[in-house]
Parts: sequence; structure tokens; C-alpha cells
Amino acid sequence: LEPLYERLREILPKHAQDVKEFREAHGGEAIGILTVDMAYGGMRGIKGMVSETSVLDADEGIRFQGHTLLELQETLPRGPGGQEPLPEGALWLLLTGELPTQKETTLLSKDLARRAELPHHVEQMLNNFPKELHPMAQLSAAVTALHSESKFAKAYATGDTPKSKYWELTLEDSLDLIAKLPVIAAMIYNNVFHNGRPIGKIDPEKDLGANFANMMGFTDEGFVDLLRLYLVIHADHEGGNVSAHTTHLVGSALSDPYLAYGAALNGLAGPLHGLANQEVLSWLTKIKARLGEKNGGNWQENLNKKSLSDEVWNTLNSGQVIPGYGHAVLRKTDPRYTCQREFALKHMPDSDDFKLVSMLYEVVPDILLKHGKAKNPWPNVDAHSGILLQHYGMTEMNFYTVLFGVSRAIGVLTSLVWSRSMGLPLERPKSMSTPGLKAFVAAA
Ligand code: NMX
Ligand code: MLT
Repeated sequence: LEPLYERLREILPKHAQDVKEFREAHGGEAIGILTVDMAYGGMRGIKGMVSETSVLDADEGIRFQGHTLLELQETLPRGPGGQEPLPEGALWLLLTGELPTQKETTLLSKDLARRAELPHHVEQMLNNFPKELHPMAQLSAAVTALHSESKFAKAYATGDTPKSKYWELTLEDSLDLIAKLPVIAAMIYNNVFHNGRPIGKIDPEKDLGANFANMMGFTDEGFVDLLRLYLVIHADHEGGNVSAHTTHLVGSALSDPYLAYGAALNGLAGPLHGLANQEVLSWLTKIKARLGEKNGGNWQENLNKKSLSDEVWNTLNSGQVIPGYGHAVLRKTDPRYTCQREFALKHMPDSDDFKLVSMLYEVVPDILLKHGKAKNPWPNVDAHSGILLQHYGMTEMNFYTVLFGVSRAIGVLTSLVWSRSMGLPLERPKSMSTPGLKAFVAAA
């Protein structure tokens, strides 16, 4: 992987110097105001951290190093016979800010295949977990246990590793972890849902998505391509979301990438964050059961805007959120939703599940607006992903967030590399108490 390292040895120190000069010239300039509501309101809208890999615009959606997802679908190298971008290409782009060539992407695929093996104790741990333990809990525990492999932690412990070396050690651990995640995920999938079926061997000639799909027992080219797309679009969503922010926060204590990402996965496992993809599928399943209740399970016959509106209102009136809708930053339809919709239009236009999801798209935003609470009534990434996986036979919905977890590592760990290269310090914002805030306001 020397070409990647060489490129980064040019790019990252130059960037760090640029940041140093920028801060010397403009470090004292204000970039926003803080209000009492922001302190109570989950810090929404506060520009309080730097993340170099991607930026989210409320209307346009995410850009990876300046590129929209649509641009990446057109420009990133694709897998053999496939039409979707390779996650390795996204990884290269997020790390360097440059679109990789096919050759560079293949180099990365081969390098990741080489790093994929798990230590025996992690395999043993995964094989010992009870099937009932949620796949996300298994994933986060296994990632944390990979701490035993950390080159960063070992080098730090020697006491004579200069700070200038931190980013390279972080990168080494990050690449190792990104390579091992599909193996861990496939073991969890096969253990929990397929009686411990062996995952087989990684093929060094294949890309990460193809190997990942094959280890879980999927060989259909359509599924492989979907998985590649899935791993690209979930990879990064700027720095403030729960999983990215957690990686940044824990990593800022110089905990190694395994410890930082293990913590992030515990946040991704929450229903308001990554678990929403599972919640969506379970909600759709309940809707279908109710629509089919009175006519022998034939829910399709009762699928219309009126019956769906009733379902949506029932969910809201029982005090639950509509999973897959709303967002803390986005104020329009998530482009990650749109590109999955395009995929469905291309590959499964006649699917009944797709019809259901499409009709919800016509019904839910108006209802959420009438309901009057959600600031964003439009669908996010999680509203669509489950039915695509169902279409290709991955029906086990409590595994879906694990796929998100395999992907998210690509963005947040590259961001961690950038953070270490800039020497960003321990994150430690100031908190206040309510009496303190009241006193502050009274004195102002
Ligand atoms: N259905 C019903 N109510 C909603 C929804 C929704 N989809 N979205 C927001 N609200 C409510 C929210 O619960 C809050 O109510 P209350 O004042 O009673 O606490 C109110 O609207 C204002 O919330 P917002 O400011 O619009 O949203 P916030 O930034 O706090 O939260 C989400 C963002 C994404 C957590 C929220 O929209 C939500 O719970 N959505 C459903 C879960 C989901 O799809 N999560 C996945 C996000 C993407 N991801 O992968 O991480
Ligand atoms: C994400 O991909 O992390 C979600 O859309 C949540 C967010 O950005 O806040």
C-alpha cells in the first residue's frame, strides 16, 4: 500500500500546516452564536468541531470530500461486471481527497483482503455468544476485543512514539479494522441465522463487497452490487452524528481505533440512529400484517393511501416516531434514500414491498407536517435500505444495523486519521447546570 502512504505523507502534513496558519490568522473569529436552547437541545446547530472527510448540507445532502453521492456513482471505480461504486474507492477518496484510479482501488482491495484475518480469541468469542444476543452487541464487543491487535496502543505504550507518527499508526489500525469488520459481521450472520455455517476463505482477487457477500452465503451479482452501494452510501455523514462524534470523542482521548469504533457502534445500535433500519422493517412488517388481517394475509389488496395514512396516524397517536423519517440536519429527502429508490426502480420495480415504501413516501411527509412536530418530514437513508436487502433474500432484519456498522467505519476512521494528523486535542466541551445558566442569563 506504499502509494497510498506516500500520497498521504504529502497531503496530511501539508494540510496540518495549512490549518496551523489558518488558525494563527483567524483563530479568534466567531463562527456562530450559542443559545440556552442549544445547550438543552442536543447541541443542534452548534458548529463546534472539525471533520475533514465529508460535509452535510441541509438541502443537498452529503458530499464526500466535495463530491455528491450521484457524482460518486458515476466516477468511482466499479466492481467486475457491476454498476455500483466500490467502497474501497470511497475509502481512498475520504483518506486522500482524491478520486482513485481503478489500479489504486484494486491495490486497496488486495491490501484489505490481506488484513482480514481475525485473532483466535475474537473468533472464539463470537462463536461463544448466545444467538439471542443482538448482532450489534456482538459486533461492538468483537471490535473492542480487537484492541489486542492495536499497533497504535502498542507504540504509544513504548513512550517514545512522536506525535507526528500518530496518524500512520491510526491508519494502520483503521485499515486492519475495516478489513476485519466484514469477517466479524459474516461470522455473526452465519452463527445467528445459519447454525454457525463456516464463512469460507477471503478471495484476494475479489473486492471487499464481493468477499463480504460471499462469506454470508450470497453469490447473486445483484446482491453483491447492492452491498457495494450500501457500503458506500452509509460510510460517512459529517462529524456530528452519534457514531462519528463518538469515534471522534473517544479517539481524542488517544484510545485506539478499535476502542473508539467499538464505542461508536454502541451509539449506532440506538433506534434513533442506525437501528432505525431494523425499526423500519419491523414497522413495515406490522403494517403488512394489519393490512392483510381480514383477507387471509393478502395485504397488497388493502394497500392504498387511506389505509397507510391510518397506519401512520396510529403510530404517531401511540406516541412513537415514524422510523426512517426526519433528520437532525437534513431538511429535504435524503439523497441516500433517492439513490436506493433509483436502485429499486432499476432492479425491482414490480416488488410489492417497493410499492409499499413508495406509497409511504407519498403519504408520510404530509402527515408529519400536519402532526406539526418533526422539523424534517422527509425520509432518511433507513426508510429504504431494508426492502432492498429483503428482495435479495437477506430477510433477517435485526442484522441490518451490522451492515451499517461495517460501512460507517470507512468514514469515521478516516476522519480519525485526519484528526490525528492535525494533532486535534482531547475533546472536552464545557457543560453548565440550570442554576448556572439562569445566573448567566440574569447577569447578561
Ligand atoms: N416521527 C414522529 N415524530 C418525529 C419524527 C418522526 N419521524 N422525527 C422527529 N419527530 C419529533 C421528535 O420526536 C421531537 O418530538 P418531541 O418534541 O416530542 O421530543 C420533534 O419531532 C422534534 O424533533 P426534530 O428536531 O425534528 O428531530 P431531532 O433532530 O430531535 O431528531 C431524528 C432527529 C432522526 C432522531 C428524528 O427525526 C427521529 O426520531 N426519526 C425517526 C428515527 C430515524 O429514522 N432515525 C434514523 C436517522 C438516520 N440514521 O440512520 O441515523
Ligand atoms: C447518519 O448517517 O449518521 C444519520 O443520517 C444521522 C445523522 O447524520 O445525524
